[in-house]
Amino acid sequence: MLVIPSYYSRTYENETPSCLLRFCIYNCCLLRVKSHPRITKLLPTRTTGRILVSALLCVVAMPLAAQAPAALRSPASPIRFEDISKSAGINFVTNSSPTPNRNEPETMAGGVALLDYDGDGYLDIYAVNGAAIPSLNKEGSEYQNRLYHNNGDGTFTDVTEKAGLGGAGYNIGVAVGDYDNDGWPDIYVVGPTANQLFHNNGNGTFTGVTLKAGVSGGMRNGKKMWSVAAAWVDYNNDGLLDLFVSNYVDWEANHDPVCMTADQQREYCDPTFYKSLPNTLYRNNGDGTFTDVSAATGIAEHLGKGMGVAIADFDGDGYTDIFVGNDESPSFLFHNLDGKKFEEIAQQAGVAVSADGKALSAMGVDFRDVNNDGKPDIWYTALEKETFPLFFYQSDLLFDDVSIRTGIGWATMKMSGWGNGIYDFDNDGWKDLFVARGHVLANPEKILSWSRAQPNSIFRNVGNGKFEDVSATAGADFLEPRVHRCVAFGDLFNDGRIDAVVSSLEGRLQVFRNLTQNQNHWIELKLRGTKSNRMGIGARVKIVGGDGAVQWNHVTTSVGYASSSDSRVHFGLGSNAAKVREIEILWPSGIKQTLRDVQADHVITIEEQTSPGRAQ
Ligand SMILES: [Ca+2]
Ligand SMILES: [Ca+2]
Ligand SMILES: [Ca+2]
Ligand SMILES: [Ca+2]
Repeated sequence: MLVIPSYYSRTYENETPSCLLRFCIYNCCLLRVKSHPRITKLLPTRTTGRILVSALLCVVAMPLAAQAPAALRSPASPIRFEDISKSAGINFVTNSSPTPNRNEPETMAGGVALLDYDGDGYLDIYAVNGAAIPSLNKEGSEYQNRLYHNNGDGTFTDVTEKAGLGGAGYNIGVAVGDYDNDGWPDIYVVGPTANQLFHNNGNGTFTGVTLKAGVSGGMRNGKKMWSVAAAWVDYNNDGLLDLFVSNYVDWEANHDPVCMTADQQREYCDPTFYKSLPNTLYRNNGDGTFTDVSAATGIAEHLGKGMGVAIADFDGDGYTDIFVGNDESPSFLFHNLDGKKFEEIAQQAGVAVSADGKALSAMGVDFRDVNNDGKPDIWYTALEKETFPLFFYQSDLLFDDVSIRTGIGWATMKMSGWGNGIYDFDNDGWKDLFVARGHVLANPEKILSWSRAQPNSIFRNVGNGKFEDVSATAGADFLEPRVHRCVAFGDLFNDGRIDAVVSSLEGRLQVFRNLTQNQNHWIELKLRGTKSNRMGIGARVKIVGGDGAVQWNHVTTSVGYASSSDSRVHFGLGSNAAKVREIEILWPSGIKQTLRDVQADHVITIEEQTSPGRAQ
């Protein structure tokens, strides 16, 4: 059977007038497209007229597009990262077990988590790994998941064995949450094989509690569904973290459909060749067990190809909502109805597909306020020619696709992205965008000029509704092309600068230390729930800086693709604000807590007060 993966066959068909500008900006030269033998073959004849029209539009649009970046100002101090993994003593390689049969999980591995598992105040690193194919067992030490203890001095120690976190099976995603409210963050690992829950014993060891908890993964047609990512979220505000799991497609080792390139090379098939799956929601019963409430809450009604998961109470009704990126099918926005049911509203809300109506290859997702208006926004990654769309929340459950207006659309047109995150990397008070990049296919070079290995990218929020690609000044390590996949974010050294830990297929884990040099201030909030869940996941934070600037964020560990980030909430404060005028926290319990005149430039722990309280 010869199948041409639709990753490339679909891309030049059915171009609608609304995307003609994007079409010509991407290609720059239509002649190049027409002269490519594969594309020429795939172009339907009716497209020829559209190309002539688009060529005319290009003449008008190109000078306008060329002017856009000139309006952006240059950063005073470049955002800069250095890969310190070698000096840190981290030698982890993501082993996805690439096979000639092109088993789909091979191209999707590599989840990373940043958590302070031992409570010493320093974030530690947990990286999950693949397994042998087709056994899907970790047949050797090269497949072990690994936990690295942060020694606080720039070095890390591999403590996997003592911790008991080597894992089993083929692992893809990881999510951190303190499900039993004992103050120690617990770890959930997911993949095509059984998902695993590790309880943190508080003494440097973990115990596998999956079976007792009943969270080994949802079943469909007698088979465990392939999970990609998970999110800890207290959806019913009872103070217990529940567990949302994204499931991908129906898959079996060495039974993938056969997709070939023109020169008869086996290639990964795109997800349209596989059957969709529903996602899973487990409700925490508070006694170490969970109940599968996917059907009861309406989650199971919706079939998709779930990838990254992100959470936010975007409509401010006090109940946390869930966004799931779906691969080549419309993404999901599960609107939480009073902690009882979810309604899937992505289409109506305008975040399911691109502005021109196309389902995208959504991979990494983040869900935070980008433009400092107090309303959580959605940004997700996709493949070349799709853009990494950015949606600003407006009101009445409606988002606005601002990809083109902000410059992100143009900037990402030739990129393939996986893990991503919305963080203020230079502490100027505006959250920037980070994406770990690499192509999904084994040999995309055979199709067009796309590369499998790609550099990472960072887009600086210029603060006027525009973003500037500042990757070129982010350092040589940052620009090295690799087959990047997952990224977790957090302040590894408590210096107020957000670092990034990035995995790459068959590559070593990279610890990108943020070395941005400037005089900007910052603050990080570690929330400790009492009536709310202990980690404070879902708590919304508003701050008023010393200069009067207002910002919002919320507690979450579900960021990007299949990864788990620092639960502390970080704010950059700019150069004129050594104090924070006001911090307002709205806990999931509904309790509102306000702190005033808080010193900047440190990590502050705030405990939920059931009566008006102070910082601790
Ligand atoms: Ca630690
Ligand atoms: Ca715990
Ligand atoms: Ca809500
Ligand atoms: Ca910034």
